[in-house]
Amino acid sequence: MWASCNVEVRDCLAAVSVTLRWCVRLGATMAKSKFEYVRDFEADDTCLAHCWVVVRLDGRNFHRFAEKHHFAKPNDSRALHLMTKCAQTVMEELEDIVIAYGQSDEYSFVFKRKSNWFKRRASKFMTHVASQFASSYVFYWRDYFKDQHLLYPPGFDGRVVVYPSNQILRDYLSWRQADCHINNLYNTVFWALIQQSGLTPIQAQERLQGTLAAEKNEILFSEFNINYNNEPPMYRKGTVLIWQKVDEVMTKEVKLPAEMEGKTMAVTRTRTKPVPLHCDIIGDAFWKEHPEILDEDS
Ligand code: DGT
Ligand code: MG
Ligand code: MG
Repeated sequence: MWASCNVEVRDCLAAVSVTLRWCVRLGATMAKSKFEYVRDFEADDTCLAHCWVVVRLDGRNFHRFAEKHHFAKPNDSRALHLMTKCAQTVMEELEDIVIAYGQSDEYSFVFKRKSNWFKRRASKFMTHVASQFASSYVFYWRDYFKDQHLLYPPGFDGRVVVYPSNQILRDYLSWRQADCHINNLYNTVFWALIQQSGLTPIQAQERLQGTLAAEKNEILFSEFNINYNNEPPMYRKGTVLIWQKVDEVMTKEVKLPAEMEGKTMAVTRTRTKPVPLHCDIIGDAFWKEHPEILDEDS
């Protein structure tokens, strides 16, 4: 009986072994088909190691988008707050973003030097940021433009640039903030000339041609009684987003004791969130106050 049983077991094991080998061969064939070679056409877009990776998004044809949706000129605070809400969502949903800076229809996101998110593939960084931002723009639109329907789907272009040193990264962010200042000063005078002095856009443009910053400040002050430095910081400086601890107060249902059941109470908990600031990032003060941003090990 033992002998026959052993033979049966042996036959059975042999059959299992054949089946297993067949499955492994089939699996290997499926995993590596003859078409597999097409992968080799994919370009390697790994961002250089130890560098800051910056993704900058910019609204596509927002000149038209702003007109169609009746954005206030030169600055629409609803539009700027919506941009910042989208940027906060990007920072919360994606990984390794240490700071973001936005103005007008653009936002820049800085990934940690040591980030290994998606093996540092530029296309992954860029497409995740752009798609998350664009879907958030549509998702949150109603919260900021209560009386204004979204008339068509907005788009954002994206680019990735890697910066090899802290100083160059700071210069990049300074460049964007200087751009915000130059454009905003120009636009503030330009629209004051049109809205308050009744000039046509061509006349306003001619009036400002070749003027320096001091002259624009002077026009604002003497003709419109506007001290440019008192304009809202969000318009003059743009928006910086950094991670900060924030106390959140939320209402919670009380479980115990029994006599308090069903009642709610306020509970405070601390969370780290991307917090908007409208401060200067060109000088040293900001970076001295927040050394953790550029800290290699943070
Ligand atoms: P692009 O980026 O090449 O596809 O073209 P645009 O039209 O998006 O040009 P860009 O990005 O250089 O300039 C941003 C435009 O967005 C600019 O024409 C004014 C508009 N814009 C941005 N923020 C505001 C705002 O708060 N109010 C108004 N009225 N317009 C704004
Ligand atoms: Mg644009
Ligand atoms: Mg732009």
